[in-house]
Amino acid sequence: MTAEGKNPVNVAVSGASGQISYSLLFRIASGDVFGKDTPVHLRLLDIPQAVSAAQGVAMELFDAAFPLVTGITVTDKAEEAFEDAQAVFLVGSKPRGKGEERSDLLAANGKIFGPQGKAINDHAAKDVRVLVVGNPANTNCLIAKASAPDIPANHFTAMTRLDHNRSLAQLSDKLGAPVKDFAKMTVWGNHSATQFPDVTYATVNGESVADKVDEKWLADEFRPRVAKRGAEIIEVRGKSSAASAASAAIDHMRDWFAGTPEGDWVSVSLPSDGSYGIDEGLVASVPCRSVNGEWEVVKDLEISDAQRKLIDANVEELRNEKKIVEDSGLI
Ligand code: NAX
Repeated sequence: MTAEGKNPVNVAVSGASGQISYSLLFRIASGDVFGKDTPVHLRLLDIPQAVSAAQGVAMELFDAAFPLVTGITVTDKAEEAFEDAQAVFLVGSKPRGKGEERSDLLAANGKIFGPQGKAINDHAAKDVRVLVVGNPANTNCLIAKASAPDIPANHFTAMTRLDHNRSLAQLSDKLGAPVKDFAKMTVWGNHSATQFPDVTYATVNGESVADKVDEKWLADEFRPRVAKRGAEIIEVRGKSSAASAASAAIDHMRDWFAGTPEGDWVSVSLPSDGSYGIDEGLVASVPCRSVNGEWEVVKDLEISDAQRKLIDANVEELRNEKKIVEDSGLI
């Protein structure tokens, strides 16, 4: 307990010495997730070769003298990192190597996310909230959840909030209205180029976005731009998105703990409850509201044939990814 009377929140971040964490950790430390009056204990996890670099990040966090940081743990042991964790950001993953197929990538990451899921199951708080950022995020999340039978399924999520935010930014630019005026954007499916950023229900100042843009712009510019924005950033910046990814992770976890604004929803990848024709258990992005600290899928939206086709392409891709990890004995 701190002098102010609030217990610190235990927050674990894997891939702690990587570029996303270099932004993420400092924003968690400054109170952007749990509020400016909630202390945090940061638990940094990385692989043995990167622990020294993670120690360096911890030294910088220390030097920043954040009033809310009550402790920093640096470790290469998942059990230690996840001890009593209430929030876990799984950022670290293995990138695709030269000549590797997607199946190799899925298999390599399965070996990371399976044991991490088990360590979360055995050592974290029972109501821990997990966000998988490391790619392929949806299926990594599926694997982690499969190893954590004691944690509620909807406490395992994967990040499509960056795709959601990118969509809002593109719409804001196109329609000349501030991001805050938009609501009910939806990104369906997988965090991959197949994803379906969908403006069907989106509003700007309460008016339909779909009425203000034409299908040609949506199909030729908006959807491909959002889905391939990661590649565009790499081309221009020379490195993959980092601060914007960290910011989306902050938005996701903050809304999960504090709730989504009235009259709005956000895009969250979580194990499907069968809604919208998505196979139960597949980790797919759907519109969600956060109510009393739990994600609730927005139900009963009407789906047109055109939407159905784009959602189904994602379901098919996620099914294939699941099959690969099943065939490799990872779940
Ligand atoms: P970096 O390569 O900078 O950092 C990755 C870190 O993870 C390294 O420190 C590495 O040592 C660590 N790591 C590897 N295996 C680990 C393990 N078993 N346990 C703990 N740590 C481990 O990558 P960065 O740019 O930070 O990106 C991290 C991940 O986010 C990548 O998989 C990337 O593809 C993914 N992204 C996901 C996004 C999303 O929207 N879901 C968007 C941004 C980003 O592309």
